[in-house]
Amino acid sequence: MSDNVSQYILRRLLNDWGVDRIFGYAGDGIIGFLGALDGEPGVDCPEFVQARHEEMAAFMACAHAKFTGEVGVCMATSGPGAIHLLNGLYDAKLDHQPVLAIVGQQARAGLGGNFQQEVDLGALFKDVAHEFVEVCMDPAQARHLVDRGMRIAAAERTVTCLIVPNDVQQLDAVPEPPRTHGTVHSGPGFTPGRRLPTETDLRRAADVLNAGERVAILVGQGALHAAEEVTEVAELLGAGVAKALLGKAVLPDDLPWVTGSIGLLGTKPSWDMMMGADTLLMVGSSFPYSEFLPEEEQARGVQIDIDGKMLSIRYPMEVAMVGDSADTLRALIPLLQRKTDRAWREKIEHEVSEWWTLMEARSQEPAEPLNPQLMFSELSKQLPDRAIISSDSGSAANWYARDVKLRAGMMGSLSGTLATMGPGVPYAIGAKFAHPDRPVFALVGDGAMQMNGLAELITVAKYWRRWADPRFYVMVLNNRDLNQVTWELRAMAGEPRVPTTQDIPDVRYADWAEMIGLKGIRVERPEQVAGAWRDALAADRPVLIEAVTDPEVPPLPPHITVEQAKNFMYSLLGGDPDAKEMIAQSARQKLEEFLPGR
Ligand SMILES: Cc1ncc(C[n+]2csc(CCOP(=O)(O)OP(=O)(O)O)c2C)c(N)n1
Ligand SMILES: [Mg+2]
Repeated sequence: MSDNVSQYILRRLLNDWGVDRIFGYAGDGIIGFLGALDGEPGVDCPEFVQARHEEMAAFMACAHAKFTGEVGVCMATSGPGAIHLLNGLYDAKLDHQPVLAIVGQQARAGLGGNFQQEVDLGALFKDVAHEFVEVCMDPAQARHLVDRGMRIAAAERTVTCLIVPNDVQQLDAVPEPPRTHGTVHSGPGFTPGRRLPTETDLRRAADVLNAGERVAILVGQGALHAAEEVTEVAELLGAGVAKALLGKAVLPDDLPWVTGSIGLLGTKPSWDMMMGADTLLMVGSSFPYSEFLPEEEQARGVQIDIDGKMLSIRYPMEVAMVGDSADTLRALIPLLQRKTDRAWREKIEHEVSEWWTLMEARSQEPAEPLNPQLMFSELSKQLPDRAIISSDSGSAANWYARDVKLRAGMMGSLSGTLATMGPGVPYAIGAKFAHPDRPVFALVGDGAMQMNGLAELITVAKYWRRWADPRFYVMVLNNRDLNQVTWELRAMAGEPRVPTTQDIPDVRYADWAEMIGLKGIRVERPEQVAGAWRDALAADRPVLIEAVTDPEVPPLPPHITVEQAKNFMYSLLGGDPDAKEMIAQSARQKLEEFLPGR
């Protein structure tokens, strides 16, 4: 018996595009695909991973892309399922991740008839998948729509969408369209090739970098495969390296000249380096906040990015080059002169070492009942080799950015550009399916846990026995608050905390984990922290660690501006209900150390 269209599409993905896994959720809009997914995974079709919600399936597909470099694939039914996908797809699009969404639709005969669940999917996906959103109206289209959906996602590092009406899904496949005028004859496969700037631009870039006396390097996710080259360039130029959030894993945090994260969630050494630099080299990053980069005209700029659209949008660069980061740096290295004066590098190393001492001290500050930083600094000490970490948005992202010390061979990510709440647990699931032998950690706020994580733990409970290695950890910061926004209210708007909008219910997260067959550990006192991580790491099943943390520990930017400090004081004067504790915490955190001018 010949394949139907669904079987054909799934086999094409598996055999010709190497798609091993599809994340999704069922519905009658994809009824043909559901039948086709009944085959043997890896032989007849990719493995199907059932999420709790289509948004989570899209986050998982995005995580698959982030942690493997391959195209992630997700699937949803027509109407509501398709709509649910959107936030996860935007997360992928904004972080430049290749994801193909396969979506069902009502039968062709009913389209345009105001039928149940009929939504204009072309219009719905036209923004998020604007490079490619197509409907398969005829079985002869299936081959090239799969090929183009996959290839465009990979080549443009973006989201594409293939819509298949449910009646088409069950028609006989047409593996090879008839050879007539107007048919399309496509093939699979994509390799990115080599991208290098011109010789002239490389020389111009080298001239700028050689002339500089205080070079600051900023790397982003585009440099994730260029650790060796970045290291060599930094050595030659006597530079320090700051890392944008998505590029946190480019270089380990135990290198003395790596200043760590940059930006609102960044470190003081990154800030100081940028403020003191006379030359900026930016590699594979679109880090958005220009005020954390040197002032215009303070520094001469060189930028390398694979995507010409991303050049010179954060800082007016003198030499802005399109190229692969590793290849371009490799080509640049022979043109660079080793700087003999190492004073700038030594200054950076001194500041980095002071910073880590300060971070350790901060994490030990007492809090009520627990300082969240302690959870992260202790995790850094106990992180197993090859760990993969996902962080949610919220205060956890601050502590992930600043306190987590990644070592060589580890990976980490979060929703960098959309900065959406909710991807922490689904990212970790996507990572674990891609790398079942590696320990995976999700660092998540209680708000994000209530939004998505609690439901997606059910997915963990469903699948963990299939994983070659059960090491999977979710840490929840139970602070009963939408804490990141509470601090934004205080620091940015000068408003006191608003209990009506900021309070969230206290939930027994560890009990929930136990109830669904996972291990739950609740931590309420600082002296329990190290032991809790040890117990978790020794567990025979996935673990949820619930840390009851103090919402009054400020996740403050590395420097806070005078404006923000003023606003902060106004919020205290304005009757913030938690003002007393906040003043105590802030005094302990030595807020004034971070005021500019020190
Ligand atoms: C989908 C979505 N809704 C709202 C926000 C705004 N937001 C950013 S962080 C945050 C608070 C997160 O609270 P929680 O998960 O409890 O983490 P906490 O900051 O308390 O540690 C909110 C509401 C967002 N980024 N994404
Ligand atoms: Mg919270």
